[in-house]
Amino acid sequence: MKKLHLFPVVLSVLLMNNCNNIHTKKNIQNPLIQTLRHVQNKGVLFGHQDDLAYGMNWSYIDGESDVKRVSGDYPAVFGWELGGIERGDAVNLDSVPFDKMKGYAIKVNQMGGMNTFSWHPYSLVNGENAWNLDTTVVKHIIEKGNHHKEFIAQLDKVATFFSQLKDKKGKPFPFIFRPWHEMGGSWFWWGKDLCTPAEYKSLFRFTIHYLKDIKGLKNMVVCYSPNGGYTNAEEYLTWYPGDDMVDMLGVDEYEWPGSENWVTTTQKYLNIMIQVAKKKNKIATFAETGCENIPDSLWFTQKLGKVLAPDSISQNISYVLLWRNDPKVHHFFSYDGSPSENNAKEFLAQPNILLLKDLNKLKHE
Ligand code: BMA
Repeated sequence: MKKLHLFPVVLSVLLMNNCNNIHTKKNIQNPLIQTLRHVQNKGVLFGHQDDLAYGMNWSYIDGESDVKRVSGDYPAVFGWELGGIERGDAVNLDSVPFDKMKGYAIKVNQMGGMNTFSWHPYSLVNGENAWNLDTTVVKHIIEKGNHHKEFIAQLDKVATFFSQLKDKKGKPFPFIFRPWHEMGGSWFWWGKDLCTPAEYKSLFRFTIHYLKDIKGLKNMVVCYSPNGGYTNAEEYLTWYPGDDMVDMLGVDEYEWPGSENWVTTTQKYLNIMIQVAKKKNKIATFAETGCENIPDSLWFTQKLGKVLAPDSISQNISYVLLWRNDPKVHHFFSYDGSPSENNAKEFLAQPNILLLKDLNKLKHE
């Protein structure tokens, strides 16, 4: 009897271990991870959110890009935002049509660039947006929660979108997914004061398990990216869902009015994250940054450039991504005619900052 009882336990433990190994092995072979590893010590890939969709003086014009207008080349990494897809919306929360986004992501892959997806989902509990803090959403949507089934239906919509990311031969191409970001703050409903670390981990683990194992999105590269503010590795890892779920470690850190010693504090966050990534053999990224509306026209070389200057940072960070350029809301990269244009151009011309052509060249070395 005992044996019979033990057998399923032993089997499931074996299967679980095996599952973890499967994730790890698959991801080591993931071509996007291989490329990131290959370029990591050559410099920092430059990325920009919504770059092909719109900029400060244009929107939805094929081939346009504020990074290209300023520097002559496209970014190497392109960020996209999925918020709204979970409701079945045709456009995301920033009005980018998902159909167009899909086309841009496919084009990025054809050009040799990389795609990374963030997600600011609406709350299932009250329908409000990601910044709504009125209720405790996470405990309701994780396993055993009373909205779990609806959450699965939301993940199905995310999976449908991701499963359409295929190359010309119909082969799915890899991409980065960076869900449940900036959890160390309390501005999103999955943030620090809105759920426990255990609930957060359960949310993260279920999301990735469901998309990878149930929906078959094996090509997905997963990034964990808290906001800055931690003082050591342990704090950085407070919400870490586990090595078997995560491929990349990142940090989101912006310069806001009143940010003190931004260069040195940001370097501190990056260094802590890099050390954790090294120990865990994960890729490191500066997942989101910028200074809203760039009041300092020398910000690119004097701030971001200085943050990334030490080899210990630039040779360990795979990419840096600047947030979006939306003329109606805010911008974080420069644009043609902007006071920071020349400075941004100078920054992008630095040998340790890599644009799309640099990435494509490095792939063949
Ligand atoms: C934020 C802002 C918002 C936007 C959101 C998702 O940082 O840019 O305007 O809706 O990202 O892209």
